[in-house]
Amino acid sequence: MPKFSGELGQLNAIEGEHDVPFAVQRIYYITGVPKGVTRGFHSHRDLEQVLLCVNGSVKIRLKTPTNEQVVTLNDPSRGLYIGHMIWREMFDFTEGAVLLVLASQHYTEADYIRNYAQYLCEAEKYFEKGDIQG
Ligand code: T46
Repeated sequence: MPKFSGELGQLNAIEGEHDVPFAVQRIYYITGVPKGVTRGFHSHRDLEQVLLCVNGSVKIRLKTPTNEQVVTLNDPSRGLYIGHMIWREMFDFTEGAVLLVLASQHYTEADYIRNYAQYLCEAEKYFEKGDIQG
């Protein structure tokens, strides 16, 4: 993300459709996660998001039916884009960590897949079609 830093500190500016590949419709942030807690355990059908850890650090586990990767977010200038049909889990939040999320759509619970068996069923069909984003 564009960064302006110097003796006065650091400022990052993020513009929808320029620095992230969608118009930002919603912003939320996750704070105060106790040690040892893992959040997430879901996928989204249509939502696209960019995750940034603007203070501290957090790990994100990303899964598809055939792949798994863990990404550490610890730099306010680096965002993680998550496209459609990716299972995510957020863990190892450090004390004071702030996870900022930019989202392409307003909140809709119907877009979530929170059951892993249901996720595998839908994701296998989705990735089989080669309809991959992100
Ligand atoms: C994601 C990860 C990174 C709302 O009412 N509006 C919102 O915009 C959001 C994001 C959540 N909520 C409610 C729904 C639940 O009752 O807040 C509660 C906690 O949400 P959830 O358990 O889904 O939180 P996480 O941390 O597991 O997941 C969140 C986002 O929901 C999800 O889209 O990708 O952060």
